[in-house]
Amino acid sequence: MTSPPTIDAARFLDRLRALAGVGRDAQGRLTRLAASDADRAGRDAVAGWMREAGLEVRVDRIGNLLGLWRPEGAQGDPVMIGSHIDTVVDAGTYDGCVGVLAGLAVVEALREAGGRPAHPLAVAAFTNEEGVRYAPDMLGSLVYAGGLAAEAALATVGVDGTVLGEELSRIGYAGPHAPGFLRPRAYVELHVEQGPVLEREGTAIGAVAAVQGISWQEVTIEGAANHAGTTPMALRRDAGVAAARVVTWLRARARAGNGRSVATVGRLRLEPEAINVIPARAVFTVDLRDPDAGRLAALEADLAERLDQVARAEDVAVTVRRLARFDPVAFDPGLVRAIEAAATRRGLSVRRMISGAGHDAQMMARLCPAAMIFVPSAGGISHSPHEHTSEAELVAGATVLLDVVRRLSGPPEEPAE
Ligand code: HGY
Ligand code: MN
Ligand code: MN
Repeated sequence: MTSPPTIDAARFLDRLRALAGVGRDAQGRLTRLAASDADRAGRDAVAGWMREAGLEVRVDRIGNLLGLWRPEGAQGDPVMIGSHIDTVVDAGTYDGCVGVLAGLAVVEALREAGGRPAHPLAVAAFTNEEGVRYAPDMLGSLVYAGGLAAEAALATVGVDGTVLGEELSRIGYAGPHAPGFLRPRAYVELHVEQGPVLEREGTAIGAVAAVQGISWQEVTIEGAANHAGTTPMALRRDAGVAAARVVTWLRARARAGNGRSVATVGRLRLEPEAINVIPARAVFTVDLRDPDAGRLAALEADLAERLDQVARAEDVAVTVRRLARFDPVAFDPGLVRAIEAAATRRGLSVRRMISGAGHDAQMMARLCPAAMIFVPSAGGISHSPHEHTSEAELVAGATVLLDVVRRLSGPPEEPAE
């Protein structure tokens, strides 16, 4: 190796800024939903940067985009670095994109320093991590890890009535490769924390030891439309009131836990949505999470009981559709220690933590040793245009990622210094 590899910060940050500009609407809001035209433009940009970096670009059947570097002499399965570039609605700049672009920066740093990793390296941008358009979230990595058949995933109908497989074909990212065609020997993901802990503690790096469990459901409440002026209160079957009784109960129930449970109703629609019509139907989503599998199951059971109570009390019919369900996932302890050691060697403060957000790494942990590196989120904010992480924090995270990847892929005689 000619000189120790370093992250080209300017190129990394320039690409992050460029990608942040892909998918903005007339009001400047960033929305790059999975398999949308904006996602295509984002994918095209990332695939172009992968090619510029000399990587072989591969797309699998569920649209996962992978860049592969097979240096001379490299043997066996690749070390994989990944995340996602799809976003939520009116999103921030950093969620997912940091991990994909830092992964690319790591591979370029090694290549440009004349590195000779003992194993190939792969950079992955997984399809539909956010799950906003198609449920469940982390769909591309779930399929890649064998947790869902590609056929079933491709048939998924989105909130907009589109079919994922058709949309991937339309944007030109229904690839030929079988998901999982490259079996990683290890997987590492850099991500913004999306929570307040690192910033509050003044800690530079999070060594993520686990991801909490997640449960997504869609609840439909059927009441009866009627006249807002002529229908006595005692004779109403008001789906809107029934939904409201569930939503306010959910917050109290989550708060009654040990402070780790969270519950969110992110989407709620009333029909026919007219000022003078008692709502006949309410359709809303429930996102429940807890680091403990038992407590998450108890949350779900209590919600089911509450729905029964409200159905009887309000004389409405309730149906539930499951959208996602993933138990908590523990990451590889050795990899977590390697992240802590790499941060410490760089003089960066580091602490172990559990991720409140779901990530592709939790799916890749089904295939190989996996772990994550967090960098601080200003104000703990994410899934918001106010998401922010400083350039210095981003480069520090990418540098720790570089050191960890060198350890995982470096020839035995060249351990990272
Ligand atoms: O919902 C999540 O935690 C992730 O952002 N998909
Ligand atoms: Mn993410
Ligand atoms: Mn997200």
